Amino acid sequence: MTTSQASPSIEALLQRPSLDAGLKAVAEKVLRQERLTPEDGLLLFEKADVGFAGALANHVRERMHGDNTYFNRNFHIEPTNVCIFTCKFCSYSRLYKNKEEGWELSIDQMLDIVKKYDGQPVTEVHIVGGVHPKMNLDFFCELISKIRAHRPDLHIKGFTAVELDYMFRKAKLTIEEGMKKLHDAGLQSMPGGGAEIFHPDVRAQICHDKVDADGWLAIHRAAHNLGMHTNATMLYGHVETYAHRVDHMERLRQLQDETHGFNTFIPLKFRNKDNEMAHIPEVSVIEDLRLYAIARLYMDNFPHLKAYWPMLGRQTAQLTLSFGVNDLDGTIDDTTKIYSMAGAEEQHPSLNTAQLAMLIRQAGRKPIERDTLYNVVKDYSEEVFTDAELLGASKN
Ligand code: V47
Ligand code: SF4
Repeated sequence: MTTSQASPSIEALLQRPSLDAGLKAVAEKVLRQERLTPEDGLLLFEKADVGFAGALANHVRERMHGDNTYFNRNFHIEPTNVCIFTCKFCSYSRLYKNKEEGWELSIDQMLDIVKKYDGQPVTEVHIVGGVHPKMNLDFFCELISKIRAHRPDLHIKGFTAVELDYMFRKAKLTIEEGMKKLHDAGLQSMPGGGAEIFHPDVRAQICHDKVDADGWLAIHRAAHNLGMHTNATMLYGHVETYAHRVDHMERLRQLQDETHGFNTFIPLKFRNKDNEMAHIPEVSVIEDLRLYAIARLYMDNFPHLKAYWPMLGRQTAQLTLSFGVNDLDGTIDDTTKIYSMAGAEEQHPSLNTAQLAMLIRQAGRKPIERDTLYNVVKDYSEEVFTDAELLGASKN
């Protein structure tokens, strides 16, 4: 692509006399659809202001998706918050030795959660929790096959690589054997948690005892090789440097070149309430927006970039739609505690379809309900909603 195909705002940006020559070269690469190098990524983090990064990222977002902005109707099950690991950023888990302070759901209790949604048009259940030594691979295979039998139309997205690494090791199975067992039981895709920051220097400081980068990537590779799709996250805004962020994105980009199994990249902003990293201030909204924009520019082989609204808050999530983001996750229905316990503004995250669609429309974009694999369920751009729906009177 030549710069003449760029929007007038980008043309104007490139003509700024004060524009750094390196940044100008990066922008020209983006316009020619050339891959950015790690050095380019670092330069963007070090020098690009939010307007510059945002204009370029918006150009890429519109080239890939136009105004389409995806969301789904989903709910979470968090089987337990008891965890053998000791991630310093985690406000949610309770150590196994203090397990009476946490919760542990039985298979029947989790099926009761699924049954609450009988007759409702949810398309996905997202299952993720702490690593409880007594909840093993057989337990979760039974849970998944029972959910599948009860509600075959519900897509089951479950378990971070951290939970799976522990389950497979305990069952003395290889990653490939363990993944196949879960897939055969009915697991269809995996969320992106547990990635944090891959670099060992950062992992040593914030999550020294759980699966490392190679282990995380090997589990996602095995899922992709079975034809499953997965997501990838990056926990940002704590002790990591810009170089660590680029290294993290580079490792993901390389696996994606190999398998093409990732759907979505989800940057997760570190929230600092009630955890062992509470002394670290949270980064600003400007830094959030810069990060989303640079992620869109760097992760050129990831089809989607998601802002997870329960963690960012709905207003910042709305802003990200002009900074590369094209997905806001789902309705949630107040079924996750990970972020409310870490201090997110959304203490009871729940939006019905009308509210999510309007959030997207107010930002000038087209709300498209999708399923987990990004098949279009319904375009809500022209839908007329009642006041009762907009006020949240209906759950769906
Ligand atoms: O890995 C934990 C993060 C993740 C904090 O794939 C924190 O669709 C910020 O991965 N501040 C789990 N973040 C959640 C997750 C996820 C969420 C939504 C959608 C998807 C998806 C995946 O939550 C953990 C960790 O990175 N986390 N504590 C905290 N204090
Ligand atoms: Fe356990 Fe996950 Fe919390 Fe780490 S982030 S302590 S693995 S629940």
